[in-house]
Amino acid sequence: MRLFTSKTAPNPRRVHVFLAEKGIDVPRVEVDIGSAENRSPAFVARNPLGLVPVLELDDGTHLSESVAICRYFELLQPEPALFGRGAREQAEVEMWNRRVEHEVALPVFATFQMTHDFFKGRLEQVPEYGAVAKRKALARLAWLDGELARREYVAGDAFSIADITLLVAIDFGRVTGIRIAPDQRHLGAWHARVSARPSARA
Ligand SMILES: N[C@@H](CCC(=O)N[C@@H](CS)C(=O)NCC(=O)O)C(=O)O
Repeated sequence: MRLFTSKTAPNPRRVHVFLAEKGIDVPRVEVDIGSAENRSPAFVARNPLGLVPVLELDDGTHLSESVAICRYFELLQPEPALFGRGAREQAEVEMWNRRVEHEVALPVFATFQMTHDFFKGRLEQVPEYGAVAKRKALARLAWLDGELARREYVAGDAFSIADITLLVAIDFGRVTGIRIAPDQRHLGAWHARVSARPSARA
């Protein structure tokens, strides 16, 4: 088994943090996104969308999509549970992971894709769309600050994949000036708490 990944890209980091929380070590193959190695025929044979991360299984088949890869490892090694326990809690984790992915992570990534020089000539950039996405991400951080006044972690009392998704999105947001505001103290305290976990350095 090996993970085709990138040290600097946010979606691969979700898998790195998840694996560190589980204590699972998977050999990594670094894919150079900067030189468009992810668009090479060899890589596209692994994932037709040309995106990392991709998990290559021992039988030579491939899994992509960071959440699908995380879920695969959750089923292989259920502890510690990062997708929740029991029907209600699993549904809560799913709900919050989708909320932070759609409402924060995707707008953060869109801001980068639409406005940053890294994607100049690689994507059709619409800076106005990037500005709308940035405003949405910032508004959602304000919303989450209120949510985190009521509990320790995004989906409840236990750390979960929803915290990983939000951590990675917020950290990547710095590149385009999307930051936790000084008065968002609940979100700030949550960020300090999850950043202090050893997995955050994975
Ligand atoms: N939905 C996918 C998104 C994967 C994705 O967008 N990967 C980015 C890195 S964060 C990538 O490979 N970008 C290279 C490119 O767009 O050329 C997932 O969750 O894994």
